[in-house]
Amino acid sequence: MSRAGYQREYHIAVIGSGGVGKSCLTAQFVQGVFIESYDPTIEDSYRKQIDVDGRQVMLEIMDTAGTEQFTSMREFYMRDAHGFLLVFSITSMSSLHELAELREQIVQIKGGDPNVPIVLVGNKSDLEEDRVVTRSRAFQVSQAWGGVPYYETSARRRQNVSEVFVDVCRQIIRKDLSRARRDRGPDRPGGGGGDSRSTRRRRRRQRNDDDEYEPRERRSRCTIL
Ligand SMILES: Nc1nc2c(ncn2[C@@H]2O[C@H](COP(=O)(O)OP(=O)(O)OP(=O)(O)O)[C@@H](O)[C@H]2O)c(=O)[nH]1
Ligand SMILES: [Mg+2]
Repeated sequence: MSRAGYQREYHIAVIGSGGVGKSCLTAQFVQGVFIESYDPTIEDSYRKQIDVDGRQVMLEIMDTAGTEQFTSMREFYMRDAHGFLLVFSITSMSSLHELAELREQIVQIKGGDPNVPIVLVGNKSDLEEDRVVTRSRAFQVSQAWGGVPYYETSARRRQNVSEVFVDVCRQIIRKDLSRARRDRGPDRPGGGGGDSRSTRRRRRRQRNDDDEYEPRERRSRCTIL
């Protein structure tokens, strides 16, 4: 199979308090539109195929509910998702504070793994005059979470919208590949004893494909508008 046809499916959950712009970020990314009105989400999911560094990836994006009365599905999507966008609004300090608990819940549900693919997203960067969360405050939080990348986005102006989704994908791909390498163990000559020739050929092809992958940015950076 060509590399272009080699596809993985990744689940991304977009999480954060009510009204921070999760649905708008998702709609900008998936459909290229900005939604002016506020209609609190119960639960929506979208599929989109993207190219990440030459690799075709199918994303399933869960746009989750921020308002308390709709948060019953939280544990389900935390278990299901491979990566998370943790979104707050730069115009609301409480929306940043509320992410701490959600992040702890994610880490706990993922078995204490401190390297869960996460991007911290400060949305509504077009509302600079209403800013209450400074860049340095948000960056501090991202560092306290083990150096997760921090981006400021504007769903309204479509700034850094694709970037946050691509960043979390890169993190997932990297994790996927290192797990595959670990599971494969050291290559042994003549290994794979009982496997058929076609299975061994398929494995070899997958291995070459995986080994070829070189993320363009080896480390995610803090990107600020
Ligand atoms: N100025 C500005 N407004 C935004 C931006 N993103 C979202 N909004 C507005 O903020 C309001 C809430 O946006 P939503 O995307 O619905 O918020 P949400 O996080 O999905 O809210 P819940 O579904 O209740 O959790 C809407 O009126 C949007 O138009 C942005 O980047 N800039
Ligand atoms: Mg919503």
